[in-house]
Amino acid sequence: MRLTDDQLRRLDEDGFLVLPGVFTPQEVKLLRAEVPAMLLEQRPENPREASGRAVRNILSLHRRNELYRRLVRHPRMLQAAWQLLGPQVYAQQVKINLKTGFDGGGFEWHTDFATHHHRDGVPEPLALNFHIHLDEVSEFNGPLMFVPGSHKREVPLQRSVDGQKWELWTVPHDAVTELVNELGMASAKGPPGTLLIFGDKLLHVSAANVSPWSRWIFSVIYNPCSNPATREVPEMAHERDRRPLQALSDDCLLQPLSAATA
Ligand SMILES: O=C(O)CCC(=O)C(=O)O
Repeated sequence: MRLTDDQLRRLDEDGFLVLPGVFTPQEVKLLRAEVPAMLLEQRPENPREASGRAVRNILSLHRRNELYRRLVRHPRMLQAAWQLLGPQVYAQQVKINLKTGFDGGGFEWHTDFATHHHRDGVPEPLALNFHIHLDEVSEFNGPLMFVPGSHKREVPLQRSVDGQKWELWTVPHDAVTELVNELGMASAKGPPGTLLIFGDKLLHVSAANVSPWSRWIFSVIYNPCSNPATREVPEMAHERDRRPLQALSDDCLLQPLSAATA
């Protein structure tokens, strides 16, 4: 899938792009059906919420599950990533953020590049985060919220640790206040199958999910092969396979799971 000139302009100006209907209800149903079995696995790639009750993320699932291995190579994402980043990209991090109803915690104000740079040693803010809504994402179940245009500003950072005890660089609230007062806020809502693309320097946040409805979002971060991590971090935080991804066919998610498609 190639982005139109208008979509490219909006992504450049706002730092994010919300595209409903990129993945079909049938594809989303297949992707969702793979989740319960992975959720039951007791492994470090399934870290829990601080409360300990619910799984917070399912990480590295493209190395654990054939359908998600295909999804990372899906042309509806990969061709857009190539258009924006050039023809050689690798999957830097792959996960589902589950934000389970009532139990799913939020994410503090941050830019992804701050952590990619200071923790992983990624040189340039080039990576792009591609999200697919596996649930309806509404104002009620903790959508991502952005400061449009903030990717063109330099923001101060503070080092903290997240619920998984990983290093995380967040943005002090007085700096957030200044930017929000000037640039406003927007949220990424949409039905299952919506694709959200946003850049490494965009300031964003999301609140805890206080609704009964879970908010499963799939995320793959594509980074140019020429801009890799230079520090060792856990593989689920930054994948070690930095070879360029090849696209599969557009119907790759619909092919029988026993068939080899790569
Ligand atoms: O899943 C969320 O609510 C936040 C995710 C996020 O901040 C990110 O992908 O960088």
